[in-house]
Amino acid sequence: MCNLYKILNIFVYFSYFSEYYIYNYAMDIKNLFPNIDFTDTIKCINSSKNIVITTHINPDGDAIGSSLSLYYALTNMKKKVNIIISDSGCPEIYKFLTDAEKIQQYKPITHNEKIHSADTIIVVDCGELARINILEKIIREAPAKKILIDHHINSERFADYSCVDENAIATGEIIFALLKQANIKINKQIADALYCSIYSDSGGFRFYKTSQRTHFIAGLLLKAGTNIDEIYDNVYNKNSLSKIQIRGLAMASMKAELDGKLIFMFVTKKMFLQTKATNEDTEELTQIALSVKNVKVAILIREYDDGLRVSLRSKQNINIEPIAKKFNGGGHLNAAGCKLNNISTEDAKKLLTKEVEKILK
Ligand SMILES: [Mn+2]
Repeated sequence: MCNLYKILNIFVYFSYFSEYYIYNYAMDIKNLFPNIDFTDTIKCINSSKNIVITTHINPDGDAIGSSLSLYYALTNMKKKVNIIISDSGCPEIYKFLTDAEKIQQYKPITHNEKIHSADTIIVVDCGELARINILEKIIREAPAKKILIDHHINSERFADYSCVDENAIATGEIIFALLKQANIKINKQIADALYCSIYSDSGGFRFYKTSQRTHFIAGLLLKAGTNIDEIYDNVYNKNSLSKIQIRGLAMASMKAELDGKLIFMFVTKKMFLQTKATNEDTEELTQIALSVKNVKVAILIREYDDGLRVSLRSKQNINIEPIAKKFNGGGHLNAAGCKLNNISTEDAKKLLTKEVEKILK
């Protein structure tokens, strides 16, 4: 028995040692983001008792995964945590994540006091505070210390502590680094949420800025218990029929411009009515347009009662963010969006074609 114990101990020692060696050999786990100093953020989190987490409207996998991973880590530290989002709770697609139902849609009566009495507010995956919509004013005015964790280009530095690196493929990457520096154990729940964040924002490890670091972190998340099939199956194989039907109509609407370097895709109000698809059902359509040979930029124009919503996507290092910004929108290098009002779809197409032509020159 005693011998067995010794052997086990030696085994544990060696597995620890080899793990340590592999970590340090591959990348410096304590220094995944050399441009970010997490020290004050960690101090702030450690001294907080009552934390509010929020993120942008139309939350995506990164927004949800980032919020939930922090929620698990902080509630494990016995802190009181509320996740509050201005326009929705958790989108259907991410409800497989533990405690997703605890994500609350903002209601002034229920939440104003909670936000006002929080000692720390953490805003994740949100380049501009305006993207938290109706929550913006109350968050700005709240007496709490504010932490921003984000990877958008030109992220607005409104917070007391900012953990921002635009080279991260997902906010989840930065949260992983933060938790590691804070010596917080990455359990399966945290790993699932972070994997969901990184997997979705990198388009399944395919998008530009997916890096050695991205794969390194993903590997460690798998080691912590994440099941890839489970995440893939939940994120990609739970489509409604409406979603696939509207995809068909949108695919048939595709038009090429600029010798095929630019492709437009349209979703009209009629298509929404015909298929009963939701806004959420149309979120990833641009990816299909980007799969056409020789295309550099894809633009999805969706028609709503209050105007057109434009989603821009690009390949490699073609930066389409300035186009979105020109029309009061925003985003990243390869993914951005804006709204256009009082303009026909046809005129919007002409206008955007001119803008894309300029950046492709
Ligand atoms: Mn993101």
